Amino acid sequence: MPETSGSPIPTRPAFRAGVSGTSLRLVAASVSAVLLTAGCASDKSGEASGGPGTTVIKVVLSNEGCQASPAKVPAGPATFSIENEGGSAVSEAELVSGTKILGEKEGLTPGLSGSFSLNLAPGDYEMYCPHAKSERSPFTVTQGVTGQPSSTPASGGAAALLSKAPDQYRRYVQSKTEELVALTAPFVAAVKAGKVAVAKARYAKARAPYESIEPVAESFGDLDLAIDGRDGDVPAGGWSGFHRIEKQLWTAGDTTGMVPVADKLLADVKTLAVRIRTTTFQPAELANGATELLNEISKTKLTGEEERYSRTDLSDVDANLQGSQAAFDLLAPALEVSEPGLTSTIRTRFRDAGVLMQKYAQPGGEFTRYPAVTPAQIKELIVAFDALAEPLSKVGEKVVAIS
Ligand SMILES: [Cu+2]
Repeated sequence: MPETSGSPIPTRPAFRAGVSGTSLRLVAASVSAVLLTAGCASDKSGEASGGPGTTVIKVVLSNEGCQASPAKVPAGPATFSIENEGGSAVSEAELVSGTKILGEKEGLTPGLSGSFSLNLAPGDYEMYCPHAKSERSPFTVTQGVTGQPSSTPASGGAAALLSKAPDQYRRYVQSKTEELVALTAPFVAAVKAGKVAVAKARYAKARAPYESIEPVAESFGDLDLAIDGRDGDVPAGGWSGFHRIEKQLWTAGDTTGMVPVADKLLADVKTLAVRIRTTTFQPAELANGATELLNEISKTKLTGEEERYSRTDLSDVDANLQGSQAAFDLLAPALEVSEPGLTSTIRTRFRDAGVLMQKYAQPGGEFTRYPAVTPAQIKELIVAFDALAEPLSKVGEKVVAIS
């Protein structure tokens, strides 16, 4: 389950709500101190001015709401520049179309700013900021100005390269959901057969494909909650998915009552796989998703709150990293044309983060359990991921300028 809003609050559990419901997040106080300084909510793209032809939309986030200004723009490249002017109840702004999240910036505590970029298609949208007095405000995209070239001649080659990325990414996501179904089936079978040790051994591996495509899965809010909701995200009676079974396996040490939960989990991952077949992406969504995965690592994975019973948190981190890199790799050939420096910086930092994660790789595809990783090592990981997230957060804006 990805973080849906807020930043870690030390020493006590924090109630938060997101797109799909109220969330309870338990955050280790020792790690929070690191996160408050090392979090990646405040990225430099917050000062985005937009490339040529890019519409910059200001969104002031407050306890009152998150109205976009202007609230009506022509179709085309756009950068949403969001600033929390002191709203303590809000920390997230999203552009949504129906139930689909097209772009979002989370973790914006008072005083922080951030941005995301998209190529906007004509239509009716909403700005959504959970917890504000008025959570939703309308946002309209009109037909673009005709006769305006969508890309400069210099970016023509890049645009052609970029146009291939969305379909390649859809295929990647599809293969991951197929893998998810294939690995969840034997996990579910072990749970239903009451084989606790076997189920435990299959748990982290079954989840990994999900974690590598989490932002995409997250855009189907209901399914994300059903598959990956954490303890406290939903009322206890309605809690389902991986983490419900995780708790039973590791705290009770049995599979009591888990047959319907296991059946539902398999059905839900199959539904996800079906829905993804007809999902389309735009290049900026790949960039936003890649950044989102890294932000989640720092904010809600390296805090040890995702796998609080199995302690397999680092498996999720590794899958998040791989998913982020997969999305970036598809954008890189186009990005390289106009931004060779940025592209190579990001490549280097992906490699560095990957090398660092390898220190925790165990035989059989497992990773060191969370409690065995020292606070200093956690800090080292956060620094590496934030060093990657910072340049990566600029890619969305660059990409909409190309396409
Ligand atoms: Cu998750």
